Amino acid sequence: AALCLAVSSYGQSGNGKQPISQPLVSHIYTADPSAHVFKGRIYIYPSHDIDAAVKEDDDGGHFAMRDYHILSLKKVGGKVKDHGVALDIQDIPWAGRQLWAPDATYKDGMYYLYFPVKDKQDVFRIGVATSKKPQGPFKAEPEPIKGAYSIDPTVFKDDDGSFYLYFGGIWGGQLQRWNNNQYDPKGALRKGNETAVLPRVAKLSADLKSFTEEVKEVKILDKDGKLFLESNNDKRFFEAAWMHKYNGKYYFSYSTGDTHNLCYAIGDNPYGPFTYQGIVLKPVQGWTNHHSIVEHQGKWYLFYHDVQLSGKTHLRNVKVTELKYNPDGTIQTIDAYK
Ligand code: FUB
Repeated sequence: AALCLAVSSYGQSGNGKQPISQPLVSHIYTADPSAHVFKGRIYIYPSHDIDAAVKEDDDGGHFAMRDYHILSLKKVGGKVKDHGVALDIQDIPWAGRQLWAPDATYKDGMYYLYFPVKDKQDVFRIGVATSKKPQGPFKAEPEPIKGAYSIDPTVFKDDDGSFYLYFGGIWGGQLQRWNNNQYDPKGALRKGNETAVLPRVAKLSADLKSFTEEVKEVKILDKDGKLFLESNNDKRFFEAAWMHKYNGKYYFSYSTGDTHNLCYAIGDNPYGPFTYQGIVLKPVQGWTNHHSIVEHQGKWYLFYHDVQLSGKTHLRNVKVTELKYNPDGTIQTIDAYK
């Protein structure tokens, strides 16, 4: 995430609203929960927030995380287990600082953890690490994934066995510096009347460690078929991509960042285009909003975070609540505070 503004008052008991869910763990701060069901158990791949005493800046420098802890639970409402350190920044040969939001997948007896971290030149890149166990420990590949950049990787397995990596985040996530897949350190944020920066996708190779194709932009369209402008910042992509499939349709969800919504758009294939539908989760306590959507035992769940435990935007706690669809396939908007 980028800019850290004052923590919003959404959901504070002071305004008469109460959270609909409680933090899943409270012994550590966790955020950006990517949840998956592996062998019937829910595994959550979150960021591990720490207070690194880094001064707040517009690029999210105070989100200075250094390792990952994987959480797991038998079912929603059950006991949550912290499996300890799964990957440490010091064991990623190319890493500089800021281990941000990860995601994971499984193929042929191996688990793959995708993670963004700044390299030693302070450019965000995406790496992959492997383990025989869903909870790790994971071993990082010696180099970042060739052609991958920016932050917030999310991996999606389609029904035909193909895997896709979606990624990107503007502002502190540096996506505005990548045009035509080339890095421009001076790449600026778009102006209000310019087309908003788009998230990216590429199909993964059979070993899930590289791309089989050039990275493409993911088009998110309004109901008139037009791309959003930067001034549509209550709907345009900022960061935190997630892909899931429901009734044969592809649901691309994401955070609008500086307007703090979690939105979604629906498409007919993994590349899109995706047509904007509405809000999944209204703004939560804290600046960032980041989630995953997963089915378990016949129900759909939204994993998300807020800052209920700390009141500080960089010290978050993961939560879960049920997600419901309308008969037409649209998602019922969730307000995390009632
Ligand atoms: O956790 C660091 C960053 O904050 C993530 O990469 C963003 O999505 C935001 O949640």
